[in-house]
Amino acid sequence: MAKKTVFSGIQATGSLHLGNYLGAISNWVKMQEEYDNYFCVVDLHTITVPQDPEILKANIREVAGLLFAAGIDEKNSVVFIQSYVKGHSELAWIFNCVTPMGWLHRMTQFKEKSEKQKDEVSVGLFDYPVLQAADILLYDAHLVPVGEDQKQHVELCRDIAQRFNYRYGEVFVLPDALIPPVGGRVMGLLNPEKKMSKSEENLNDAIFLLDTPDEIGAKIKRATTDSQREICFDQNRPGVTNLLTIYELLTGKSRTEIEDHFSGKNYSVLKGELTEVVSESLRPLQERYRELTDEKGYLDEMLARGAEKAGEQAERKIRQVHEHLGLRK
Ligand code: ATP
Ligand code: LTN
Repeated sequence: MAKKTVFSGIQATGSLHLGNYLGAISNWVKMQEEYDNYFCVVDLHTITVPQDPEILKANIREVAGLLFAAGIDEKNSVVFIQSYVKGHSELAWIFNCVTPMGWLHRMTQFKEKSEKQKDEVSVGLFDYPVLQAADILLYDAHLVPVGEDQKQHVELCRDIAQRFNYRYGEVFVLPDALIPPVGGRVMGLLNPEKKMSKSEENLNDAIFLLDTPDEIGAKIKRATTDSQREICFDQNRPGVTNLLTIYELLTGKSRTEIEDHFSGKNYSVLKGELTEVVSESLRPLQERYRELTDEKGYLDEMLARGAEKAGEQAERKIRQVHEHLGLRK
């Protein structure tokens, strides 16, 4: 039986953090053998807010390198950079002509991001979810593994697909979001009311995948907790619950096991052990990242192969779309 197709994307807005890893990338790695996968560094999404070109260039390569270092492999997955495959922009334009403005006005990420922005808000930021729909639908993806914050965008993508199919015939597969039951929303260390984010200004809020053990220790030490004594999972205590959830995801231990283990101990014991667990979990990834980027040209070759494979599928799909629209015989 043919494997189902998975598509997911990641921005190059800055260094990747533990939220990206636990909410998205680690799941991509775990499930990659079961599916045909496309993993895309979405650089065209990244420029929906202003970026410094030199920094962007470095970030794109870092994100791509980290995907391979985390264990995404070429045998099961196509890893590529979005702007190298022109079908993404082409299909986004076509979807612009199918998508009502009202659908985009409802997007909570746009509301949040446009409020945060000091300069004027670009049309691109408003249109961001349409480009995301193009990413997914170009590859006939069945599943889209993402963190919780992306649920609404994947639903919009389904709506766009459905509307197109209704008007022009069955062209697109309707995809489903795949959100992990635990880890879909890793919270910030300093502000555990908000998700850990690349574009958060205070760099102590996130643990980055390339942080050293000392940096990791210092950030965890500063993490916000509360004045209560007991160390347990409790929705009303977001700080300690976030630390315990990270511990849970990285050790694979059950919640009761973890609570028993920390029973009668204080926060500094939890923070010390968590520092150890996070540092040790990231070590192999950091080593592979160094090996991979030390070898000159290696990453570029893999990305060129990825773009070629993705480009073939994208071209086939664009041709089909053009035919259905009446743009071609
Ligand atoms: P930004 O904060 O700049 O918007 P981001 O950190 O949200 O960036 P993205 O590239 O937009 O990162 O997201 C990549 C993937 O990581 C997505 O699937 C997203 O849902 C997931 N993700 C991002 N932040 C978290 C988080 N805190 N917890 C779980 N998953 C997350
Ligand atoms: N908006 C996503 C990134 C993204 C994406 C995609 C995710 C762009 N295109 C397609 C899944 C499928 C985010 O994580 N902020």
